[in-house]
Amino acid sequence: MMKLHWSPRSPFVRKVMIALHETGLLDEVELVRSVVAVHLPPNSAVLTDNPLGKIPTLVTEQGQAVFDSRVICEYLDMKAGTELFSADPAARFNQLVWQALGDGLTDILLLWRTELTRESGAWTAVTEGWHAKVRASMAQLEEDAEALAAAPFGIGHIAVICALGQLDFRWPDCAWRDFFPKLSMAEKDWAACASVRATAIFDDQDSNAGEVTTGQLRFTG
Ligand SMILES: N[C@@H](CCC(=O)N[C@@H](CS)C(=O)NCC(=O)O)C(=O)O
Repeated sequence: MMKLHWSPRSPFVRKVMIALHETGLLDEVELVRSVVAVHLPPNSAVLTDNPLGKIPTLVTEQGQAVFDSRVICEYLDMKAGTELFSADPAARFNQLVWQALGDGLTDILLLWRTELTRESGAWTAVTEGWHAKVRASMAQLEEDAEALAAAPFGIGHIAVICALGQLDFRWPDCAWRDFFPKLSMAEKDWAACASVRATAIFDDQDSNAGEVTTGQLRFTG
């Protein structure tokens, strides 16, 4: 049995969960609820398997620790013989760039939210930069939406779905669907996939921090 350091509210863990559904390997993994946050002392159980203290972290049947989400998803894809990472070089690099864009967007959304909860106040030079980068990333995804919709489902789609899921989860009033209609249409189709439906993010812990992002992200003005 493999072991996965897991949380139901982590967008990066969700990438691995979607990959587990897509590869049919879900039954071969024990999910271990692991609490981590960049502003909390490192979780010692996670640190033992991953010196970076981040989730997702997978431990294989052979006891090898595999991280981060990109490497875990590729490991699962190879193990199952699926093609979430296309064998065709051009298709593969399209998927890898979409993955980099989706993951980069998720990174910003996670860090931005942490910055907003800082007692001494957020560093506005940094958050303004993130605001511009989120807008530019969403504009790029809107431009790529038709190509994404036409490509066979892969790691790029998974990363983008998890980034958009994080927007819906933590930035629910940003109304991104009103501003990026092609992406919104593509996302509607992905949302119908069993692997995407089965892995929706949820908060299993008492947390009022959901409020901190209200009004922070706007796509106009
Ligand atoms: N590049 C990593 C990012 C993983 C990541 O940032 N995970 C968050 C949870 S969603 C985490 O572990 N944060 C705790 C920390 O940064 O110390 C991946 O793709 O897995």
